[in-house]
Amino acid sequence: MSITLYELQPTRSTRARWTLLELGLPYESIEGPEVFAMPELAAIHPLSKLPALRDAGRPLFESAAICNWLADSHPEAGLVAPSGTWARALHDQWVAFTLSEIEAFLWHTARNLFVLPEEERVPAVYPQNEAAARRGLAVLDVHLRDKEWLVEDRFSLTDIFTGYATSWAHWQGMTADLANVTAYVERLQARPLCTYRQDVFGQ
Ligand SMILES: N[C@@H](CCC(=O)N[C@@H](CS)C(=O)NCC(=O)O)C(=O)O
Repeated sequence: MSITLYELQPTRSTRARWTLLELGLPYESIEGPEVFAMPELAAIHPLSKLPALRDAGRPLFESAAICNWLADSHPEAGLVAPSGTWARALHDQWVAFTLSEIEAFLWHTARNLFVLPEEERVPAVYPQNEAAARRGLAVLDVHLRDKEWLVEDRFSLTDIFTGYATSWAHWQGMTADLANVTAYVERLQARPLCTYRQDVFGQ
């Protein structure tokens, strides 16, 4: 079994990197800004986005699909609850919530801040996106008021997944009034294999 991860820090590929590290799986890393122009990436991801993965030659894209696949195909590690359990339903809930209620708005701002060509950027979207992301973050803050981790109160793939978006928001200064989310980001950072670092996010 050979795994190849196309990645670039601090993109969403770092979720897949942390997942691989937690699972203790060896993998080949194809990393760097030049990855976006590689035909190998286009052969996996129809939009040439990161992350992208090959597992035993099979192509997979979208960070949620990649992380779930890696954890599901190594159930002995117990990184995610098995399909058909209530804990798995909660994992799926937080992944979907993260993508639609928090990350979509962070990414829309990022696109208008530095991804799109300058003439296409619309700074007017920043406040609206921040307000929307903060609504999602506030939900997490309430959920985390009496627990350390999102599902079954033990560290899991859910935290790797949602933790990326909360760390991103944290370093964008959106969590100052959310004590539980702030403490959550600090707990994630304290984990030995955590790949979410302020020096790469905070640019
Ligand atoms: N929903 C996708 C997002 C993929 C995505 O937009 N990745 C960004 C980096 S974080 C990218 O490749 N951007 C390049 C571009 O937009 O052209 C996922 O979670 O994998």
